[in-house]
Amino acid sequence: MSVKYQTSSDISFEDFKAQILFDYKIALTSRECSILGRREVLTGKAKFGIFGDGKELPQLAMARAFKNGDFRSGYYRDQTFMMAIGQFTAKDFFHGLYATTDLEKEPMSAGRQMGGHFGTYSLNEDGSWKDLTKQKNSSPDISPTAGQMPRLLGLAQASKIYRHVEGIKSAKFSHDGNEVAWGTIGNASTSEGHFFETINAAGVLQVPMIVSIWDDEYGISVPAKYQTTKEDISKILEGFKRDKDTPGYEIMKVKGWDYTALIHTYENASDMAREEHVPIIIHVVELTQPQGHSTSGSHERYKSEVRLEWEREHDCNKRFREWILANKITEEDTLKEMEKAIKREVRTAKKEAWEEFLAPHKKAKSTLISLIDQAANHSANKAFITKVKNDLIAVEEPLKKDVASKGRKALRYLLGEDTPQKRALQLWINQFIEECQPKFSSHLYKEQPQNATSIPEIKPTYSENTEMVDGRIVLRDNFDQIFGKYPETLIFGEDSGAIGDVNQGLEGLQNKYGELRVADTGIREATIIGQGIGLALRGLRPIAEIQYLDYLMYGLQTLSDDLSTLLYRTVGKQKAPLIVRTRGHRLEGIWHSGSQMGGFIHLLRGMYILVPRNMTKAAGFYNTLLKSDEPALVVESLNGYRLKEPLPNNMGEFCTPIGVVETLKHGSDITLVSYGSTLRIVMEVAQELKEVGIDAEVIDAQTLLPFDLGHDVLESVKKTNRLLVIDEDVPGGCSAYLIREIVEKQGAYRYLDSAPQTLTANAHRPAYASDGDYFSKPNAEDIFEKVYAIMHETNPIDYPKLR
Ligand SMILES: Cc1ncc(C[n+]2csc(CCOP(=O)(O)OP(=O)(O)O)c2C)c(N)n1
Ligand SMILES: [Mg+2]
Repeated sequence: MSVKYQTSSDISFEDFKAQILFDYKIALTSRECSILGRREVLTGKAKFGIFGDGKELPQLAMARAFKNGDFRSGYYRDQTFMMAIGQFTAKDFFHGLYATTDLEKEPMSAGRQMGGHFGTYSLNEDGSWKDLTKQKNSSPDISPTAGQMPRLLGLAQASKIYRHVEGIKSAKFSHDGNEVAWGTIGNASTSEGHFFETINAAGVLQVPMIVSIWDDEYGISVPAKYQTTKEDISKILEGFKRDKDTPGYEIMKVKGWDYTALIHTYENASDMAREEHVPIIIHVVELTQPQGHSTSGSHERYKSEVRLEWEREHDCNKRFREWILANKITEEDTLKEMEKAIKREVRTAKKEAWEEFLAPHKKAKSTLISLIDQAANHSANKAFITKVKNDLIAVEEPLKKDVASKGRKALRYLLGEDTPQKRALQLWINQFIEECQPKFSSHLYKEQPQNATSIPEIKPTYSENTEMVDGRIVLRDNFDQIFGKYPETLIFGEDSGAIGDVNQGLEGLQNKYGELRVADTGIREATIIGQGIGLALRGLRPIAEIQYLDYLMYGLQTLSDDLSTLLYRTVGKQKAPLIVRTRGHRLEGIWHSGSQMGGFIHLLRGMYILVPRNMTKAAGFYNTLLKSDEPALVVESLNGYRLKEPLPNNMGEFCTPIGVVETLKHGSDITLVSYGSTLRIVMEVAQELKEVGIDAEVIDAQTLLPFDLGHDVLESVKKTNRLLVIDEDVPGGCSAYLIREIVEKQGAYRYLDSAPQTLTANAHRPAYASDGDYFSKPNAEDIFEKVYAIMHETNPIDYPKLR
């Protein structure tokens, strides 16, 4: 044997052989899953399949170097890796393919994600953290290409924080920052901005991140020529390489079918990253796709015969087998035996998974058939109902959908009848849907009762001669308390460090708490968010600062696809309690308008969205959020930093409740709901309205997601019978959402005497400067006249036409 791969501890030749055969078994199992998986889709049992064939070998090498406490952030090709670290079995694979909704059987996401999306569990049943240092961890995959990159940065940075920041309770998360964050990405996905942004940021931060690029020279049908300059990602990244004077990257290139080279490369990279906290790129070339990209097409359509022949020849499993025989690790016969046995095992796993997937549906089907049958026998519509029953009987491999749909249809034929058999059917269907729905809809937010909305309000308190200070001082002093009280909190963003943010809400705090906890970052919103997600996944409490609300758009993909779905897609098995701090509302200019809340509330379901009207409210939200563990966006009011507020004397203690509105002015004629900076104008107008005899009630929404859990606005409408929602978003934006909440969800339509209305900005982006604001967003006169018009319509005598 010409090579002996390095391991941290020397092992015997027998052990070495056993390891190799173990790897070969996993490679075979994984390949067989891919092959049968494709068939399951083509025969209609599964909807879609994207598999790891052709990428087995490098993943086995990565798994060998992967240690307890490490984290993966990867993509859909990594089934072999997940099998090798013992977190994924052939049976799991098929349950994932069929979308079994039982987490015990489909441990990746209980059928919520399509197969090929992996993750491990960080939380115990009771929501407490597991000891992540004692297990191999994977953050949960998402489908958007390169979407795994931003969070990878934070997963790696956490090691740096744990190594260098003192006082954090790190026992469950880190051993002196020795953990590596391992990224995987396809060659074509390196064309994404997220990839380059992450690579640059990790180079700046110098964190233990190892990115493997699985290079099969294609991104679906598009070859490297159209993906990557010079068709070679590691070559073009060479400028990132470190040298003896300047920190940077280690870049390694290795052939994906060369077992020993892979093992060496991964062991070396792992040691280096752990010791030196240097980021590393491993470009794994000459990989193949034996079955093409996914089940959606065939690669014979776009690959030449020459390429296909090359791929057959370089198939990493084939090469591995040849290497095993050439190096006399074992005999051909033994391999053949092994191959036969694995084929059998995978086939059995597939069969069992399919039966387990179907079993509860079949049971439900037979119960329903008998209930429908009994109801039919006591109905005038027996013939019709029997047809529905027979349709259900004909479905041999029923889904939940078939059962629910047929049951509901049967009920339509029983309209107007009242028999015990019908009631039994109704009851059963209701229960069936009630049981099914949470399987698809739970965990968008942390489940009640312990979630953030249950943190009770603690009001700010004031001393007798309370000082009036700029709003930013309230924030700053509160952050000071936060950093003192919670060692695991850290804040980072553009200009957040040395100058203490553009509005001085963090003034002096970097000096006090250090450059790692109060940090400046590059201009890179997507990875500021990703950094936060990764840090939060590893037990820290990051506050990611986005300088202005408008620039949240750069981080929106990561916020929406990754953070907002995280609890949901893991069915509560991982959490990332990231707080995103930003500032907005009533700014001026097309890209400084600070008002696009409608977009955010729709795209960020799964996060809390909080719009405090002043800095005391904002500080109170941070305090509430730190007492709980859920992700949130806090939009501070940009024009409020210099407005005077009384300085509370219970800094760090007072808590603004989430999901609770506040009535700022009582009135009897009309309910005005608004939030943020526009609310200040509404309050002024409410005073002016009094002069014409209109007594408006003004309510601060305060939290948009969730909105008014106690239905206080409904109580107000019951009294005033009129409703106007005012905001600075586009027409039909956040105001439409609020109207729907109040009118439809709270049922306020029953108490309205006038049409519920909205007053918003114009549909275009706001023009610049004071006039631009006046003619783009709702101004005081607009609000006054809108309220007046509603009153005029009801009572033209008392409120004659204004203009
Ligand atoms: C943002 C985004 N754009 C497009 C897609 C559709 N898509 C899925 S995989 C893929 C190709 C990825 O190729 P590569 O990164 O080389 O990985 P490979 O599948 O070859 O391993 C594309 C375009 C997607 N999932 N996400
Ligand atoms: Mg590719």
